[in-house]
Amino acid sequence: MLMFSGYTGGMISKTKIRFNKIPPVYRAALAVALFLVAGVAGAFLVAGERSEARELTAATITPADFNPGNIISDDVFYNYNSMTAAEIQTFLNERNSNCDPWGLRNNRAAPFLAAGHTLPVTCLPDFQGRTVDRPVDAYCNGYVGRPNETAAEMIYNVARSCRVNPQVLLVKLQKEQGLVTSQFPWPRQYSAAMGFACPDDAPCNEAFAGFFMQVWAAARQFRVYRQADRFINGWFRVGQYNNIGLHPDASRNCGTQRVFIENQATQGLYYYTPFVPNAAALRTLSGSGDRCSVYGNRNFWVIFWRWFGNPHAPVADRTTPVPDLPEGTHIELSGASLMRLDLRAQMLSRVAAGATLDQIMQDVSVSDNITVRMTENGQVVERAATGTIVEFFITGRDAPLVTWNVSALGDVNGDGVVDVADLVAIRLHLAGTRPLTGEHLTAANVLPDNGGVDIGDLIRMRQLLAGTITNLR
Ligand SMILES: [Ca+2]
Ligand SMILES: [Ca+2]
Repeated sequence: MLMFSGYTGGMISKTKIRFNKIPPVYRAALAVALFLVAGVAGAFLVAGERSEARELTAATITPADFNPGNIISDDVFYNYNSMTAAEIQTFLNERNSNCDPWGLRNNRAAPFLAAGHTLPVTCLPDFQGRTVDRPVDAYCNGYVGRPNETAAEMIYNVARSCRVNPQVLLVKLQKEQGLVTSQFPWPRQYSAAMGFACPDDAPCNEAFAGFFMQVWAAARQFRVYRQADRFINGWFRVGQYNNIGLHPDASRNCGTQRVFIENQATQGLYYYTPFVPNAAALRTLSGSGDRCSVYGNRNFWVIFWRWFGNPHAPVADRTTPVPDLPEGTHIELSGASLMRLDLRAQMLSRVAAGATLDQIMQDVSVSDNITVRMTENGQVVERAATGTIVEFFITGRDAPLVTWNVSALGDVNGDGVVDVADLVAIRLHLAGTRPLTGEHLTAANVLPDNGGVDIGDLIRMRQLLAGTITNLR
């Protein structure tokens, strides 16, 4: 899926320095500084040398420092350890301390209510929502959904799962919908927060609507783009010159610019926003250019500089890394399977009691680099029972990448067969004598549609043991 959204990206906030408001003594210094900057920047053509020639800061960068072939380094872009969840929350609080939930300022409420929305609104620092399970796949390490997560927690967890810098996600949130600083966000700023599958000129794809799905899908997409050379022949290529369009409106005949894309991060930014800022757009860091100017990638670079500093800074690894998944790694339960996978509990339920690993794996799709085994109390076992663990390894690694706790349907006591002992276990549970928990409780829920374990499950077990039915499934 290619992204064409977000190319207009919205102008970043205007922070132009008004020269005549600066005291004269500083004016002179600033003029000298600007002269030096212009001179040094003009003297070097290679971005790497240029950045070593003088100290770049958010205050000293100029449009000449923008290298369209290397907007941000791979090290920074994929540095998923750059911020903790608490640091992200603090950052959001600092960037958005003046929320206007009732739209009391600037007559915001009237058009909002007229459009059919209801007050109050929630600004990003206070946003909470449900997250959903996402499977482990070739790009991200899955997601365990929770009933209530803050925006900061979602950004942190998605960043770690997909190994994308949470700072990149924050900058994208700002660049696409201005959500980070918005004091009165409209619903679309959340539903299309990352501009993912939400073209500016067309309705959003509902499957990706909502803050969590937007952050998840966009972060995952940046991992997808890392593999782009394999499946999108002829598009943007790393280590080559690429002809990148200047403006999405073909009728403007703005043409293309030749850009040597130096790294995967920059390649990914162009897949997401496939336009390069033209010379007019790069005469200024925050203002308008001309009719062929598109600002998305310029704004990404400028916002990153202002919020997080140099997008080419050396990366120090500060926290325990999540397992690094080789590209292409993939573990997924078939949607047609009679088994059920609960990623939050890491439980594979409704497994046939006594099933072999081969039988279970008929419904599980894994990549070639995955090795699987089934254990109980650390010993490899041949047949599944409630309490068995299916362990998935990256071949050659010692620690399992993913473990699934097996709940075998009807095998309440965990001996691998369904018999009268399981019936007794359900009866003792219902009597309160020996309550069941975890996989054992799930194994007793042989009639899942009626909610928990109750008399209906007991009756069904009796029917099975009496031969009235032949299969619990
Ligand atoms: Ca049993
Ligand atoms: Ca039940």
